[in-house]
Amino acid sequence: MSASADRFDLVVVSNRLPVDRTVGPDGTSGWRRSPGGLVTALEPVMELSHGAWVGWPGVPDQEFEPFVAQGGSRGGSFHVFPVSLSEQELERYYEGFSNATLWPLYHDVIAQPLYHRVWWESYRSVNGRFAERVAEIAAPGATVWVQDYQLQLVPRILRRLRPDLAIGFFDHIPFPPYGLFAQLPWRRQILEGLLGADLIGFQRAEDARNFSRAVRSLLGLSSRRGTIEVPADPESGMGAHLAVFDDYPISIDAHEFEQLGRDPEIRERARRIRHDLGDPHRVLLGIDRLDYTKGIRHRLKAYGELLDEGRVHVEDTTLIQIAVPSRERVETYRRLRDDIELTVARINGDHSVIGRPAIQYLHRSFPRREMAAFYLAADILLVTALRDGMNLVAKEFVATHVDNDGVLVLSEFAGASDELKTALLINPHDIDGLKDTIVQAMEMSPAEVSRRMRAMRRRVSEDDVERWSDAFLARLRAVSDDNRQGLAA
Ligand code: GDG
Repeated sequence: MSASADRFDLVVVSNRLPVDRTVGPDGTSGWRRSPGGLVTALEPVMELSHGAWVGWPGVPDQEFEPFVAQGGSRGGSFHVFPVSLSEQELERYYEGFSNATLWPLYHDVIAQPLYHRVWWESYRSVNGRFAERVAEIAAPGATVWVQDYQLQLVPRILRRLRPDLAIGFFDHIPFPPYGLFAQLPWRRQILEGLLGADLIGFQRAEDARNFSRAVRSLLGLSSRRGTIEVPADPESGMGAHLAVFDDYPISIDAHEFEQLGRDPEIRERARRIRHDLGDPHRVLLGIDRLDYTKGIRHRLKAYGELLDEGRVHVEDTTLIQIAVPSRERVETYRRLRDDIELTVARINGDHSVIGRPAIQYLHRSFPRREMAAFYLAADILLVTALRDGMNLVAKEFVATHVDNDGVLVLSEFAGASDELKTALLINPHDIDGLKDTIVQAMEMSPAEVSRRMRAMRRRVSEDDVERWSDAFLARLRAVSDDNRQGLAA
C-alpha cells in the first residue's frame, strides 16, 4: 500500500534512513531494518502517533517510492519516505560539506576542515529538499524531529513553509567553541537555520553553552534561561518565536543490551572468543568507526609503548581492535586507515608470538549479537576519543556487563564522561597518563571493578534512550504550544 496519501503526526528526519536496500541472489530487492538506538526508541511513539521517517536510503541516483518498514525489534512499523540524492550531491553535500567541512570543524579541528562554496550550495539545496518533503507529509500541527549536523538548515526552511509545525532539532555531535565555529564562512546561515526550531537539543551542557555564545556573538541575540527570542523575518514571512536550547544526553536501549549480556548463547560466544585468543588473562577492547575523532592512534601508541617497556606481555594480554569501515571515499579516512594498519602491523611484528597476537585487528562490521559477545569477552574497554558527541559504545559495554565485571577507560572528551563518572577518565593526548590508567585498569581489584561498574550500570539503565526521546518530545510540545499561543508575539 502506498503511504503517500497520508499525513503524519510525528515525522523524524535524518540524513540516512534506518533501513538498508537488499538485493537477493535472484535479483529481487527489498529493505532491511538497520538496528539502532534511535529507531528502537522512537518505534513505540511512531506507531502510536502515526509516524513517518524521511531520509536518504543509501543508494545514489535512484528514486524510491514510500513504503512501510515492518518488523523492528519491538515489532512496530512506520512509514518511510525516501529522499533521493544524486552522485554529485553525495560528493558535495554529504562527503564534502557534512563530512569534510562540518565534521572536522565540530570535532575541534582534529583534521583540517575544507571550505568549498559548491559544497555549501549543495548542502543548502539538499536541506531544502528534505524540508519540502517533510512539509508535504506532515499533518496540521504535527511534531517534526530533525536529526543531526547534515540537516541544520531544515528547521528554518520548514518553519517558513509550515509555521503550524512543532519543530525539534537534535545535534548528535559536539557544537564547537566560538573560536572554531567562527571559521565557518556560512556561520550565520547555520545558526539561523537551527533557530527555526522550537527546541534545539545538544549532548552536553558545554555544547549548549557554545551554541548560545555563537548566537550572541554572531546574531546579537542573547538568551535568557536557555530561551532565545527569534525575531520575525519579514522578507521570508516568518513570524517571531521562542527557540529553547538545552542538553539532552542521548542513551541506548539499556534493557536490550542487558538481555544480550544475560543470553546464554552470547555468553558462550564470549568464552569462545577468549578461548580462540588463547585464553589470555586480560582482554582489552576498542570498538570504533574508523574515524580520526576516536583516538585510535593514541590508543595504539600507548599500548605499543606498554609492550615495549614490558609493562604488558603478549603471553597474558591481548588487545582486540575492531575498526568499523566508515566514509571510505573521503581522503582523510583513507589515509587514517593506512596509518592505523601500519601501526598495528608494526606492533604485531615486534611483539606477537605464534598463536598470541599483541593486537587482534578486525576491519569490518559485526551483527549486534556478535558486538555484544565482544563487549562481554573484554575485561577493559578503551574509549580514547579526542572528541565525541556521546559515545554509545561506552554505554553499551556498561549495560552488557551484567556481572559488573568490566572496567571502562573513558576519554573526558566524550560526552559519556559527564554521566559515567566512575569510569577511569583519561586525557588521550597524555600518553603517559593513558598508559598508567591502562595498567591501573589491569590491576584493579575485583571489588573496585564491581563498585565502579555497578554505579555506571545504574545510570545507564535509568537514563535509557526511551527516557531521552520522551523528555525531548514532551519539552518540544510544551515549547511549541507556548509559541502557538503567541508568547513570542
Ligand atoms: C554519533 C556521534 C554519538 C558500531 N559498529 C557496529 C555497530 N556499531 C554501533 C554501536 C553504536 C553505534 O554504532 C556507534 O555509536 P557511537 O556513539 O559510539 O559513535 P558514532 O557512530 O560516531 O555516532 C556519537 C552518536 O552519534 C549518537 O548520538 O554518541 O558521539 O559521533 O551503537 O553499537 N553496530 C553493529 N555492528 C557494528 O559493526 N551492529
